[in-house]
Amino acid sequence: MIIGKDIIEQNNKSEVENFNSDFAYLSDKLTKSGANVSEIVNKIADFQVAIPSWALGAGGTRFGRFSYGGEPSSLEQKLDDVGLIHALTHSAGAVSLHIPWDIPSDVAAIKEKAASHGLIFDAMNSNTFQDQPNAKQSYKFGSLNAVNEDARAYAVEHNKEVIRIGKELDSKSLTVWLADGASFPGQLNFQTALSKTEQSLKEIYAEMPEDWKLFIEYKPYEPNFYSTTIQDWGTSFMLANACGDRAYTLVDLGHHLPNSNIEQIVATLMYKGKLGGFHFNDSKYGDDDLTVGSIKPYALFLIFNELVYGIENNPNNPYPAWMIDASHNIKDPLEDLIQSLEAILIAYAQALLVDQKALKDAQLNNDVVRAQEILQNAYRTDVRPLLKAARLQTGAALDPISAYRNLKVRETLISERGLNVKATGL
Ligand code: AOS
Ligand code: ZN
Ligand code: ZN
Ligand code: ZN
Repeated sequence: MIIGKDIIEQNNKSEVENFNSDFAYLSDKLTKSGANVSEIVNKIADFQVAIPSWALGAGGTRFGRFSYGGEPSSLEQKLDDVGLIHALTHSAGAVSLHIPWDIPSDVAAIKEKAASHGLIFDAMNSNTFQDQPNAKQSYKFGSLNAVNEDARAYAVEHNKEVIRIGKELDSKSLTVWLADGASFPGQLNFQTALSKTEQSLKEIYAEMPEDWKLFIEYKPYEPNFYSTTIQDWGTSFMLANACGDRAYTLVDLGHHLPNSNIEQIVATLMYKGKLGGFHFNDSKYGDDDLTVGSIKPYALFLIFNELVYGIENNPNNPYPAWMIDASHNIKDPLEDLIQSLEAILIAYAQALLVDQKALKDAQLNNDVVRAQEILQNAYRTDVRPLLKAARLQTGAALDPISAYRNLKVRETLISERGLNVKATGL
């Protein structure tokens, strides 16, 4: 299924009138307060978030997995799904692949397919947390940190293979997330595990082309519930520094212990020019991978406030690679991703509304109340007309979820692919 611009335009017709009056009201209000509305709309229109190939099927829990119906069963179909989201939102112009789940059989055809949807290949993801059927070594007791030197070398080689595949697809980065750690005290020597991880990452880094970046993801627990070798941003930051200039920390919103101040972590990393990648999701308890903005939208806004500040003020930090790392077992995965995109752009737009000059002034005067008011004024603004304006400008749907339903996308996918197909992935 392909959704053309004409179909979207047709579908938008019934909503344009409401949009026009909402936008006129908001735009007038914001302009009076000194905001540059068209600049903000352009920034929203430019913001692109990568969709991970493994979020296109209904996810599972360790208790079971239920297909949603019409799930993609090949890499081509996964690209088609991202293409559908991108056509409706014009904010998902990239896809993040996972090896070995997404090994392209015909690279040229895959690149052509991606280009036909206006998609680029963002960070490649390696997988040393599962043993594949033909595996020559096991990752049961670790991969880049493995005590067994053959298993460690095998994991390093896998990452090099992912770089080779990524090069063919014109990807420019590798994300390494490791399940490595210990389930019980005494299982691992912490220092040895860390030094092996450092050595392995350096070997992988050395294989990367000059224009590639390495993103090192951290996570406090799961699947190991006693310790994870790269447990926090500090460990990731230290390893990134050990590798070199093109190695960075990747922040996944679900990878923190309860009540961590993630916005402060973001600020610290950007200050040092080391925030490379970002995985969006939301959580109530742990790495829940819930729809972005569904649980703690104010925290998301505060994080975006630091991201916006860092993008403006830290030229030493590269523009971060954005990705949605959310998936679960109940909703239509495409609708879920569209909801996540909406939440991301809402938080971004709200952060763009923060009056940075006034905030600085309040801070310099220790006016705590005023500083809080400035942030909350931005957060409490209904910015959705700005998102709609951006989408109208780029030929996307004013209301992507209702367009998705009106155009019967899921029904069409089910009729094309069947009801009982399950996407490869988690
Ligand atoms: C795992 O918890 C991490 O969030 C990874 O970024 C990602 O979900 C995984 O690599 C998917 O395979
Ligand atoms: Zn992640
Ligand atoms: Zn995760
Ligand atoms: Zn997660």
